[in-house]
Amino acid sequence: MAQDSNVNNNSDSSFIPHPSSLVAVVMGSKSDWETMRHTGETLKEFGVPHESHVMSAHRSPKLASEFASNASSRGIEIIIAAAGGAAHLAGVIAAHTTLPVLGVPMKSDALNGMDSLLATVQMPAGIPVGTLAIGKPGAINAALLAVAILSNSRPELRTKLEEFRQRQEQQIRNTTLEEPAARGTSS
Ligand code: RP5
Repeated sequence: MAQDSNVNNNSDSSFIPHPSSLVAVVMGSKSDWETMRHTGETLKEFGVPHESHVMSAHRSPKLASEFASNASSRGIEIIIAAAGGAAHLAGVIAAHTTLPVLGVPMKSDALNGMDSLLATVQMPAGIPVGTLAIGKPGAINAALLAVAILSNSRPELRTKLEEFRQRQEQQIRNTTLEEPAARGTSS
């Protein structure tokens, strides 16, 4: 298990649960971490206690189902699940818990993440996965959406989210563009 900004490869079920985590970030492979560390960094920015794990719907199905089944009783409120290719992890996690599950499709080499997107988003009615954008934008937005959900019962987090939006808007308002040089003036 990793708290905040590290990740461990949980090839068995020996991860150590963190008592204070509100969000669990899980991913199908350590190769997803380069993208999913942005989720951890964003959660950290908001001071949300979280943990990150590697577990696979295909390679470690027992670990994934056990983790999801126990998450709620450990105090986890939201699970963010990322996978690429035949990306079943978010769906498998959602099958074993009633906690909100946010899916992040990883950008794959073969199909640029379209495979991951469709595999994550196309859940049959009855078991929802809230699916975000492919890759880094989805990783960041999954964290922001988790913060928004947690904010419903945490006013201090809502304030931080509003301040984040204000800073973001101010950056756009402050953006200036250079005038291009006039054509043909040098010859
Ligand atoms: C998925 O397969 C993982 O989520 C990853 O995005 C993809 C490739 O995994 P590796 O072959 O790099 O371990 O299960």
